[in-house]
Amino acid sequence: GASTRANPDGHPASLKISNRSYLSDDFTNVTPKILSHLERNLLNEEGHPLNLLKRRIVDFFYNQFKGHMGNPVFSIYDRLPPVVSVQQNFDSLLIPKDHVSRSKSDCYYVNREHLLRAHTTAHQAELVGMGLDNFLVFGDVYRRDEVDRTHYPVFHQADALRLRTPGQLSNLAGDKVTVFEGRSGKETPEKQAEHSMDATKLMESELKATLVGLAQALFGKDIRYRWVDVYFPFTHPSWELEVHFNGDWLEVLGCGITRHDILKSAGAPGTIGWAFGLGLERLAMLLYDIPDIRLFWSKDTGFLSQFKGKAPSDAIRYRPLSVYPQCYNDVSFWLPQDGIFQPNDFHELAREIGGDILEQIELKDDFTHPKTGRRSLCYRMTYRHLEKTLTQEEVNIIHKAICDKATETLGIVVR
Ligand code: FA5
Ligand code: MG
Repeated sequence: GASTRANPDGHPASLKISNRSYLSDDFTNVTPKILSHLERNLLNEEGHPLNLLKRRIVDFFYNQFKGHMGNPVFSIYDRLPPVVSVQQNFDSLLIPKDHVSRSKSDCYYVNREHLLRAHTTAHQAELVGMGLDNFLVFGDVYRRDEVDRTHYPVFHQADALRLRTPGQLSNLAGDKVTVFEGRSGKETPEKQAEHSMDATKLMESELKATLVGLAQALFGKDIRYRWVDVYFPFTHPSWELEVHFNGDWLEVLGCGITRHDILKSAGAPGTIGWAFGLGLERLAMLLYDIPDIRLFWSKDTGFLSQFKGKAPSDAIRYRPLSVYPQCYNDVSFWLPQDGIFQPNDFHELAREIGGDILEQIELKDDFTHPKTGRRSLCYRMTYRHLEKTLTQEEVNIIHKAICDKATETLGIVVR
């Protein structure tokens, strides 16, 4: 949970975020509204579209990279707390001190030392430092940005890193590969000074094959894609993958060969690595036909119920909802004592009376009285009009008509 305590001049003297206290200062620009997003945990909400996509990506990596025993090679981190240090988010990734991405107008700072991570790459160096060599990090990331159909200040990323020793790379090539060049090595557009061309090319081809494989696993074998050369302070060379969709090229991820200095400082100087970072909302919007990035934060059952109970491999096509608000009424009733009650009869009767205005019928409770043995059900009836805001009075009339008809024809007794 997040809360703020104000000092006399109106600025919070300290911030409590996920049970830790932070002193505010002249860098503090997180707001209670932004902090409220930390509690949602959408990635781990069963059946949320971001959860389904995360599981699809994890399944792909588990299948693609298996150890000798068939065990997964990649470890998954999806609960790392989003408050990170400036060192983690920027310094550990060689992002220059004066880089624009550090500015207060781009980031949500807790104070001068801490911010809400702006990318999941913030965890890379510490995980390497823990001795990990193949991992995926999923998390919510925070960037100050405009809000529209495709931009929201909170979104989700997946990052990956794969480290290889010279021995492992030689196995991949079927031949001995020299990975590190001596002092005479020079940086070129194709490689870092420390790395050999052969090793860089091997890493590049495994990285690109993996990411094209992932894109094909998500969008089908026939997708059109292209690689674009880009710059990141923490990889060289670096690329972006663009996928052709509805007549446009869409950037879906950034990737590259991890800077040797990062691995050296993190305690893995004898390895070469590839890394990537991708935006989950962008992929999920394409995959499920979700038209607006704000829908991911919806608590509306009209949105959530379209994904609940689905498996990662299910094809799901989101059906847009009315922009008008929902209204719901609950009804509890005793079932007929002779025991003949078909839930579908109730659904059909309710649909007949409620029509398109009845958006959803959910069973909330199924109770059998311990003494009498009588059984009672409680349904939540959610109403919404496609063209206007329904008043509670209008809903009550329809709801009552459904209850009356059910009493009359199904033998139930409303409680
Ligand atoms: C990064 O965040 C790098 N950390 C990625 C990386 C990791 C590169 C490791 C190399 C090695 P970038 O800011 O481009 O890069 O964001 C990565 C992806 O996040 C983008 O390709 C896009 O899919 C998604 N993304 C970025 N900004 C937004 C946004 N405002 N809304 C939705 N998705 C976004
Ligand atoms: Mg980018």
